[in-house]
Amino acid sequence: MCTNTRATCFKLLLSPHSGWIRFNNKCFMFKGKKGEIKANWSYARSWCKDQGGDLAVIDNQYENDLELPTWIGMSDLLVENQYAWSDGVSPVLYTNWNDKEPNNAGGAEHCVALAHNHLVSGKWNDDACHKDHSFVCSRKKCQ
Ligand SMILES: [Ca+2]
Ligand SMILES: [Ca+2]
Repeated sequence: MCTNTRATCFKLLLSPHSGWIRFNNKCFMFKGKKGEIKANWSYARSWCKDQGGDLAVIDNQYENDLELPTWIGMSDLLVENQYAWSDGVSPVLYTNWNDKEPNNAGGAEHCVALAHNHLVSGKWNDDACHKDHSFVCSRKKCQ
């Protein structure tokens, strides 16, 4: 349970020994820190499912503050330009697209990552699903 300030909670979430961290009534687990696996979107999703979750559903700005390029559970793999959460049930309550995104660049971008560069942090980008990124899982219960 993370009952500290938002900044402290995210520091905890990104810390080397973290498993599931409760935040905003959900549990999150971040993967892809130095020395850890990075993965393409499909592999990341199956990894999260093996842990009893799915790629993260982001419902609000508070949950959007992970600071690394990171897969989340949104894609338009089923229907082009219709973005949905990979758990198949969560409604899309919040989006935070970067300028001019999603742009489906090359007709081949169907998976969503939190982008990070010198200009933007935490803005969303549709990206090619085969790329290896960090990823964040979420699930309803921590135990
Ligand atoms: Ca697309
Ligand atoms: Ca894009």
